[in-house]
Amino acid sequence: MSEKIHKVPDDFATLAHLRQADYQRLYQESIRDPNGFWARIGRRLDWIQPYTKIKDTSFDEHDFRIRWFYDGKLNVAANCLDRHLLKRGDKTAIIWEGDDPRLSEHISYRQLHERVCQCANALKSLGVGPGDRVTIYLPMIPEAAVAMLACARIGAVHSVVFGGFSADSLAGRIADCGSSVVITADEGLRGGRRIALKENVDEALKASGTQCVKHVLVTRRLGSNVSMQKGRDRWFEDLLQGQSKECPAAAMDAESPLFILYTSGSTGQPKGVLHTSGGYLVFVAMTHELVFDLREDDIFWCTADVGWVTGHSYVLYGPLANGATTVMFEGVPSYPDAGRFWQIVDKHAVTLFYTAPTAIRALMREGEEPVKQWSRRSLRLLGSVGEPINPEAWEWYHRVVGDGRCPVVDTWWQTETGGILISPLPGAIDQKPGSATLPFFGVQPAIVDNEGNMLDGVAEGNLVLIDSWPGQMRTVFGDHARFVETYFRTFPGKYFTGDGAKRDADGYYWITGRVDDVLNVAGHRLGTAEIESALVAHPKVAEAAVVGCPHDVKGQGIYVYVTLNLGETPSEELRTELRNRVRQEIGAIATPDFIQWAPSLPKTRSGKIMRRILRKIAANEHDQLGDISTLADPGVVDSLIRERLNGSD
Ligand code: 6R9
Repeated sequence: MSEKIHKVPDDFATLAHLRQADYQRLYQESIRDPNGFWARIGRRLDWIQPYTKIKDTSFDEHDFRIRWFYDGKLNVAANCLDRHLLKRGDKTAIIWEGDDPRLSEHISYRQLHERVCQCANALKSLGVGPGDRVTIYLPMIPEAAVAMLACARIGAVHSVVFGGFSADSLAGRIADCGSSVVITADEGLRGGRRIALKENVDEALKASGTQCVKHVLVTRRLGSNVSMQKGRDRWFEDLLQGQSKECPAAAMDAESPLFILYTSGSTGQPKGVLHTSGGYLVFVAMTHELVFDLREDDIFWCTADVGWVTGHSYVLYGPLANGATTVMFEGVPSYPDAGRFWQIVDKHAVTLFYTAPTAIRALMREGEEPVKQWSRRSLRLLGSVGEPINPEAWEWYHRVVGDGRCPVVDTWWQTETGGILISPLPGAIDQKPGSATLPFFGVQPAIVDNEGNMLDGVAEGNLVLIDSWPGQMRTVFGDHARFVETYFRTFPGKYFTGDGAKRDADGYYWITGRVDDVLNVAGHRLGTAEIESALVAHPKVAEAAVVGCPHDVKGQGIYVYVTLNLGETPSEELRTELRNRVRQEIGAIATPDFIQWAPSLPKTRSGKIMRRILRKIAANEHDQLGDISTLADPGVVDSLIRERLNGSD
């Protein structure tokens, strides 16, 4: 743990929404009287039917429920658009910055409202109604925002699938939620490279289980020549063109589903995390305002893709609910060169900048020059999300990118939590590099040991949350039992985050990373089980075990142990084949960094693979294997270490 403290800068605190005393007072109130607290906060939204009931939650498996604002009705899209029209109709809602630095576009709230209404009417014309699922497989272009908000406007449930996922992954996600419509683009463009999105959709729709899809809408991003299947595929622009620019916003129950987002867990295939409308929007709007200390004239840029939860909550819903200007960037930090982020900051006078540690570390390697070429004078706050940020990267971000002027907010949260749960409030909470600091209002973190005992004071263990907050996921789509089992059974009565954490003498939280079989590779969540299942599907593979290994830029790399079937011989070709198989089944983000041939794997006598040992071997920490006496055949370990040292890679 870094001992360094960065005090809240005085000039920042003077103008900030909240100062230290405010944080203490409001936090206490939010815990003492959640109903009173959230009743007041909820009024920041426009309700079609105001709520009178606020919090109804229990993590007890036998009396399980999570409901917030549950007799109210609202429309999420109307909250993100319509209610701003009077005061902010001409204000820019979205600044789109293309992969090509010459391309950008400003879309006002009024223009966005019109496009969303047209898209909503188009979806209606295809028979889409409340509760129906729509899969969105788009690059970072305004159409993604339009499609998401159009779903919200008519009460349909969107499931955005990151454009980097493969056709197989897309097919699984379409089939799981039974979408009737898929919205995609001819091709995507990232870092100058084309991504064959429509082709992937065609491929996905050949898979079993995807017959639910009746319509595919294709937006023309590059004007490429793609095949259109008659009766099923239509051009997005053509369908929108004739539609009215007015579309009534459906009055939705606070607890009606807003979106499904697939995320990896420690077992099985990714699960459909379901978020609902009222609580989610209240929570993302409030966290967006206070964690980033938002002001009316801010230009907010979150670099995440809308295919991830960070894109949902802090590219789209939080900023638009607050009437802010949000930047949507199609490209990557390294294209055309390593100064791209800062060139964009200057070009659009970005004031609040939010990115992932992996991007910071990658840019750090390029030195200070590409940063210093740009003024970055507009910046007043920097944020980090997605994985633990090492103190060196934190300090570099603060000193080089922020010229030492800007507070850094290290925000801890998850797809499941909907919004930020642990983070400094920039005018109220002193920062320590590497610590996400203190809980947001209404959030009650705790640390428990492996037996579930609560640990007080300075402690290290498993991070849990002992009570609900409005942005919490409500269920796993189609499998409520899996939801309860995954999150509430390990430590009964508490939500288990899957993360480890330390708490220091100031009560600050330091997230140490996942304690389960979830990898965090360049800020992207991947389940070891998914990768293993892609590998063992290969006819030559008998068994595979996947673990994370330390990686300078990505935080974690993917380290794979493969046992081949008897009679098969390892080769470089096979290694390439296995890598490609994972890319094809999951996507490029899951490509293994190392594949080690393993004559056999270390297992307990009951046949469980001892990943703890495999992690140590992958990390070259052979001297810290711990107790291996419970292994069925301890000799396996020596041979794996020998292979590792021989540089089997
Ligand atoms: C928002 C998001 C969630 C996992 C989470 C944790 C890691 C996210 C972090 C962080 C340390 C932070 N994580 N933010 N770890 N410090 N500031 O990333 O959601 O993709 O679901 O990942 O990411 O391990 O459990 P998601």
